[in-house]
Amino acid sequence: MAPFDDQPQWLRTACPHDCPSTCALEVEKIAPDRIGKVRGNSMNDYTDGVICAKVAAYRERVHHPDRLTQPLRRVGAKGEAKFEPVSWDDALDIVAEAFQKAEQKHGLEAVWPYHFAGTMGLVQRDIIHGFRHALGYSREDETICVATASAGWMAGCGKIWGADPREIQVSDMVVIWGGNPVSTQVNVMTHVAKARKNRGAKLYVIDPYRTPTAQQADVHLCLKPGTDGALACAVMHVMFRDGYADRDYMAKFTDVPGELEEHLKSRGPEWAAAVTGLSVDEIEDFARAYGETQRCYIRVGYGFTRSRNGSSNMHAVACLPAVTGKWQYEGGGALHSNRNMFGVNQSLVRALDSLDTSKRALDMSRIGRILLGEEESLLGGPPVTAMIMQNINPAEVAPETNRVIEGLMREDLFTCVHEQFPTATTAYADIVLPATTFLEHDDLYQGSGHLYLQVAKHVIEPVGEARSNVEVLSGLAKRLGCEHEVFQLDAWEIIDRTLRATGHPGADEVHEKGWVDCSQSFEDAHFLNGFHTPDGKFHFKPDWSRIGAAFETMPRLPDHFDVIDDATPDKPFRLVAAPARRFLNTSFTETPSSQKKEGRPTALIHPDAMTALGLADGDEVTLGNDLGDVTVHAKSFDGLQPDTVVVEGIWPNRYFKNGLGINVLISADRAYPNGGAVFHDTAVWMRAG
Ligand SMILES: Nc1nc2c(c(=O)[nH]1)N[C@H]1C(S)=C(S)[C@@H](COP(=O)(O)OP(=O)(O)OC[C@H]3O[C@@H](n4cnc5c(=O)[nH]c(N)nc54)[C@H](O)[C@@H]3O)O[C@H]1N2
Ligand SMILES: Nc1nc2c(c(=O)[nH]1)N[C@H]1C(S)=C(S)[C@@H](COP(=O)(O)OP(=O)(O)OC[C@H]3O[C@@H](n4cnc5c(=O)[nH]c(N)nc54)[C@H](O)[C@@H]3O)O[C@H]1N2
Ligand code: SF4
Ligand SMILES: [Mo]
Repeated sequence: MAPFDDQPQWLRTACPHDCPSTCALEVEKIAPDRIGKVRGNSMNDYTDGVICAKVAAYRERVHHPDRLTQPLRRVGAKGEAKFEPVSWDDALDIVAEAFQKAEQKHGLEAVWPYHFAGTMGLVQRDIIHGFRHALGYSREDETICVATASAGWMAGCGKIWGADPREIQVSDMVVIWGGNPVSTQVNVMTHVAKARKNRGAKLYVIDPYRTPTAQQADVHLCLKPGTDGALACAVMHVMFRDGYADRDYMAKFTDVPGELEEHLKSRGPEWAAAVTGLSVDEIEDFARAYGETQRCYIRVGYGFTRSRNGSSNMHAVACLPAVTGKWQYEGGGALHSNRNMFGVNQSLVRALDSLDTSKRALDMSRIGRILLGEEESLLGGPPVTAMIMQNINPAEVAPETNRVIEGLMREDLFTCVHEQFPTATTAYADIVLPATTFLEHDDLYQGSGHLYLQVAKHVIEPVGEARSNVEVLSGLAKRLGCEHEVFQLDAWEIIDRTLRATGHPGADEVHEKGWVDCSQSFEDAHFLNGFHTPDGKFHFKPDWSRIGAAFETMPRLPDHFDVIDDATPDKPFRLVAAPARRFLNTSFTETPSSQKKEGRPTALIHPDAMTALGLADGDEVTLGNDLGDVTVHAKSFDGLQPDTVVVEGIWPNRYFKNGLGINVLISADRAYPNGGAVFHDTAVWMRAG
């Protein structure tokens, strides 16, 4: 009898998905090529045995009948998704030839390797940088996710890290600002639950709608999208006005506390109430609670930064613990991400020895405009005529879907898409290559929401003929005559060399232990040895010119930066295109349990607006703006302001009447001052039908 029939094994791995929790996982292996259950590792004190439902049901995804299992070549028209199988050798030869042809006609920058974070593994995700650098292709400006948030945090703090999330359990007040962790990073809630149980901590949630996280809160501040800068200013106004500001701390650790105090005099709760739609009492009560509580931990989400003024709003929120000196206390301060704390030396996998910063870095969020040849977006360079895409599904996740699809239809554009599943993007590909999942390849993971660096080995054999990103790009690099050493190594060797170059033990040893704790001392994490700006102080008045090119219009001190796509009489509603709990961007839109829970594309609409528009629950409603329109089903929901509308989830395009999804409505405008996609900053009209 085969050992697997009656002896399932539990193997350790880590969740690869684009989620700050990066859970330590245990996977039940029930056959050499099959998994059973997936659970959180209870030995890891951040994961603490808890994971989300969608990953617990991973067997549905890894063994899904729709998995791509062999290389395919297009035989139909672009978009028709008609393919025939080809061998790996032929497929890679075709791609290499197309890249050479593009280079001969327009130069190396005509080739654009395009990626994002289908896996967050530091090797399988980032090897594409090694590929572009070693071969000299166009670079990518990674604006689709964290760009606005990071810019705002950096402006004040100078490094991207914050108070250890495990300190939440000793906090007396937790503020979840512009994020929805019950859906998007469930482990935050584990630690919040401990704080509530241990210390009776109060949970405040700041979000334009009553999310599952807001439902659990003691207080939900349900503001208008894009107005967090005003709320933060009013809170700081009260801190100065009512004696909660820590003047000794500010004298030592901040740049211009006097100027800030003066500036905020005209930005009190009444001013903020008019901007945010909150009541003066709500703002006063929140400010008082914040002022009175030393151990207040602000868990800063990404959602509130996906606006044209998102970096400015992030900076304003980051000012709060600096005005009040809460960084000094355990369980106090704030966390946006710990990305800079790991210091992983990625020189090898990213082929940094070949990096040429004179190569253009194309804004990934403007892929539609780039493919349509918009000069400004091409940054003065040649057209893009050949692409390889890994870890991303731009036909659904990128702004301006109409333009993206028109671009992907171009007959003179060659695209190779390396994917686990058929997606809207693979439908336009010339070559589709089957990709392994994290259970089928090796990788190294750092968690932006915690401090563990984890090494994971494959759990099962690849499904069908699937190959990993490292294997595909090494195969291509060799065909293109590139001899960079990273393409001579397998993933395990790259992991091993990366760990050693960072000063850690090698891959086998770390894998044996499971993870390395990369946390710093309390003083360093809380910036008590100084901030990482040139003068070592937190900057209330940042030098935005160091952060991004569009710095001139930025407010000099925290403010409501009024550059959002505000509601107008023609477009009276503001759309928030928030994540769905059982999807992760478009991943998991294919699994039956996720589909069942999410139902169908739905707009959450205030009852007053339902009445005004003549809508009943379940009716079709069309949302539109200058970019296009999208029809979904209406649901009456009183957990938002009357002029806000929420559509959760990036439902695949095929679920929509006219074949294109929610990102039709999202502009590819760049946020200030350094770019970043503006998914939650959209004025729309709505009509029944
Ligand atoms: N289940 C699930 N988990 C996910 C994802 C998913 O799609 N589904 N996506 C993953 C990815 S890629 C990321 S980057 C993270 C993101 O996770 P989060 O940090 O949670 O950020 P967002 O997903 O953008 O949106 C979260 C919340 O921000 C709110 N929001 C929008 N605009 C504003 C505003 O102006 N002010 C305030 N205060 N709040 C606002 C939205 O209403 C929403 O509830 O989650 C990851 N985890
Ligand atoms: N409306 C709206 N749109 C949004 C957002 C929003 O909040 N609202 N959020 C934005 C954000 S924050 C982000 S990060 C982007 C994310 O956008 P994407 O990065 O495109 O995220 P996914 O849709 O999950 O697609 C990732 C793809 O990578 C594939 N993949 C996974 N692992 C591997 C691998 O190892 N190799 C290869 N070759 N492929 C793999 C998966 O099958 C999946 O199809 O979406 C953005 N779009
Ligand atoms: S919570 Fe996030 S990291 Fe944890 S299993 Fe779910 S998707 Fe993965
Ligand atoms: Mo993201």
